Amino acid sequence: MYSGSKCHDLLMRMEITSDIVEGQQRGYRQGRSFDAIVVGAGFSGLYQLLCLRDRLGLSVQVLEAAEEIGGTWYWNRYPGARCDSESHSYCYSFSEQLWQEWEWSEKYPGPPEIRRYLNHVADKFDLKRDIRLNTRVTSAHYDQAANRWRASTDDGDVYTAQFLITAVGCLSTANVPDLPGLDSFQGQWYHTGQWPHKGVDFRGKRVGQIGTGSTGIQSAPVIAETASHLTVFQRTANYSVPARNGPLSPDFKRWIRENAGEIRTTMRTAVNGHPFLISETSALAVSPAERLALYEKAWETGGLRFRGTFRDLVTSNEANATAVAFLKDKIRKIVKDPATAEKLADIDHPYAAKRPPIDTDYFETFNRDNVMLVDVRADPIERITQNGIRTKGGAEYPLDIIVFATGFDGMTGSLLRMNIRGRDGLSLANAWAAGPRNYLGLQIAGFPNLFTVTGPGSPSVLCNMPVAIEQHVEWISDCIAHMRKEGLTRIEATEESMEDWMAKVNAAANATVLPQAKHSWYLGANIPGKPRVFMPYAGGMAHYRKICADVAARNYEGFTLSA
Ligand code: N01
Repeated sequence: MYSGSKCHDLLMRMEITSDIVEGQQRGYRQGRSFDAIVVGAGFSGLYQLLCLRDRLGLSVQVLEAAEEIGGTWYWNRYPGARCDSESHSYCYSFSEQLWQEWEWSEKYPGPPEIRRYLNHVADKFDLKRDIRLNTRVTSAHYDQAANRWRASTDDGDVYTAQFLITAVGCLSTANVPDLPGLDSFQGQWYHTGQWPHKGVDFRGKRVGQIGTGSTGIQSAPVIAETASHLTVFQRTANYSVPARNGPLSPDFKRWIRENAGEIRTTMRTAVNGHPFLISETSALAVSPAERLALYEKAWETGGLRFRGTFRDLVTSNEANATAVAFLKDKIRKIVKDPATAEKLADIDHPYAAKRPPIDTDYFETFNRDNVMLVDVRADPIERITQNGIRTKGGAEYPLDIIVFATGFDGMTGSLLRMNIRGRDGLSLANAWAAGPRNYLGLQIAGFPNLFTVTGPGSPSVLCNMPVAIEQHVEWISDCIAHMRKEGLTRIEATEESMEDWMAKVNAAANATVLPQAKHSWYLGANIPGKPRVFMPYAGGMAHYRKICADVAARNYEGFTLSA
């Protein structure tokens, strides 16, 4: 599994030493000079550290803003939080031993179990010694003369490295809408992505939840169980399919261990990195009765597998409409109050055009006496008052707690707030003023030796994340290994390859129904003023993997490499 000869190691050490000397000459603090800086200690940062340090023999420093490792699972501790990938596929696949020794307890694990897993990985591979916690990168500037990145942190330190790798996740910058009056609110408010570690006691409280995305759909049923009253403020109604979570049986756990190879092959072959394949049948090629039976079966199975019922659900509006009809019918059957059911079923986009949520009793929650739905598309929120929320129509909702399940400045937010500057002082904010542009989601022209793990332009959020992450991390590591072997020190995507890739990203999106959801964070539509650009690559993970492999095989076509 590990590569690297003694000679190779020696050469590495000599280079590190020369880096330190060079750093000292340039006024950088001793001991803060590395081959690579990795920003973030979630799934991607941990594996990137392992690959670069243990396989390539590089000196690596991981910088992590949080006080613990875990990335998104450190921050997202809201009620009902769960992974929506099946646990046996929401893990690393690079180590057979790790696969065999770790046992998931549930079909969809919650944050504590995922944090335990990541800590297990970090301890097993002795990663923590190279991770600096409580350290937020506040700027990262490329020093052209030295061909080094210089990262400043909020504790006043400066780190330098030849390579800068962002492993900051796609959904790490919380979006709290700029609603007037929030400062005056006398109760408490929380964003789901920055949830207090000690939890929130909803007992006896009137709670207002804004947002009905994947998060809000998970949190509302759990909040409703203890709150005296829950008001859900819905702007865009959403589909949801039951998760059907539950403990994994001993038989299933054994099956996971005994079929590791087959499961991994499926994940790598599947269009979206999940451990199941999409049906090859068109929704339009079967009779209505047969279609209904297949949808019913998928509904009973639950989870994201529903998306795989037919091959053309995300590529044909006509096929998609059959799923839409089925899912809206389910809402109307579950929700007893017809007016509430109509508001919940008044969905303005094709199924799966927004990230399809999966739930435990979401629609059932609206049958409770202590839960009310408010349609803020029809009557928008005007302001937060001292006592709660007021809508433009003049309705007042007295509240003790407001929960913002309002999502994130997805894919670009965390990169842009890092104040990244590349060649000639070019800021990433300027380079991306009209929306993110890059090559393969991995590199940006003007920013040499900067790699973005699961950046915009990569399949990332349209894929089971660990699969997307492993592919990126391995590609980046192979690329750096190639550079070291060939005596190359600098890699940068060309403008032309970037232009060409962005055209491919657009074409891939336009071949699906995904851009039809106008209120989608995939498009940046949830952040006022953010350019409307469809960010993830929708051409499928398996296809993308091949494109990246071909680029590497053609001597890193589309990149300029130099010594
Ligand atoms: O965020 P969202 P999320 N006034 O942006 C509403 C992943 N995830 O945290 O659609 C009123 O999807 C907004 O309305 P609209 C997953 O990839 C994974 O739920 O913009 N409402 C929407 O209803 C997911 O896609 C898991 O009209 C406002 C909601 O807030 C991603 O995270 C679990 C508003 C935001 O929905 C983000 O999901 C959870 C305003 N001013 C999430 N502003 C797993 O299980 C926003 N909204 C792995």
